[in-house]
Amino acid sequence: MPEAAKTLDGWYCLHDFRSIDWTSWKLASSDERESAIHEFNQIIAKWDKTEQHKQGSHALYTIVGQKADFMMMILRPTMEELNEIETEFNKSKLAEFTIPTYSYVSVVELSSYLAKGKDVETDPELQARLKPILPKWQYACFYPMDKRRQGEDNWYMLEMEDRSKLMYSHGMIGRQYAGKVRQIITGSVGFDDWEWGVTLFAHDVLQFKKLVYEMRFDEVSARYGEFGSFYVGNLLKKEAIPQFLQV
Ligand code: 76R
Repeated sequence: MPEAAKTLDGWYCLHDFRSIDWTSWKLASSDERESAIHEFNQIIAKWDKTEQHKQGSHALYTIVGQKADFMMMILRPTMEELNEIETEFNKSKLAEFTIPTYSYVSVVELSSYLAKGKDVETDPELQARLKPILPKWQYACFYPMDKRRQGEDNWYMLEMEDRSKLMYSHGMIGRQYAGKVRQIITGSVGFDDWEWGVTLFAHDVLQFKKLVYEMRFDEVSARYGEFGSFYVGNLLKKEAIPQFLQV
């Protein structure tokens, strides 16, 4: 049996996608809308505090296209906290005007292919990558993926050595995008319907297409990658929420 990759696991992660029921939002009184926005801002202020104390992180993006209107990406040390956050939002006034469209549960993951020989508890770089403060870059892209298990193309039947070589080549392509695209890989085996969530951040949205396209030609993705739906969107700053919800 091939040796399983050891994973380093960090903060738990919830991607929560919502659409807005604009019809009922428009029917609400302006007082109601104002208090819904105010309450949402208070929730975010709490998340900001948590982030300042490095006890978690979050990012809000509006989503382009009909799959959702916005995404809340939340990182916390425990699954319980994710659940509390989700429930608190669901009880809020604003949630009455949102329709859940998709969610993804995972945990920040670094695989052992390239992180060998470091002490995870003390290595500051590893710690920062396992508990990342999300970059509030202008664009985000999210999609779930699997590694294929089909006939001759079964990632999980490859020897560790072969997988490491393939992952090295994957990493080399990725590195050419250093400073342009930041990736956060979250593992979701046992948590959600796919094996990983891929979250990318960029200053130039076109870099997502360039990176993902280039990777399609690399063996890891070309032969072994299976992909779910893609979500892409723009940073939603706290200050811009009233404008976003203005009707
Ligand atoms: O973590 C590292 O930086 C080391 C190298 C590395 C690993 C181990 C790395 C680098 N990735 C790793 C693991 Mn990745 N990555 C993806 C996708 O669309 C596609 O074709 C695939 C989706 C992208 C776009 C991407 C980008 N990576 C993984 C894993 C876990 C695999 C496993 O354990 O079997 C997945 C699913 C995955 C998928 N990767 C990089 C990038 C980029 C941009 C880098 C360079 C990061 C950097 O050097 O800063």
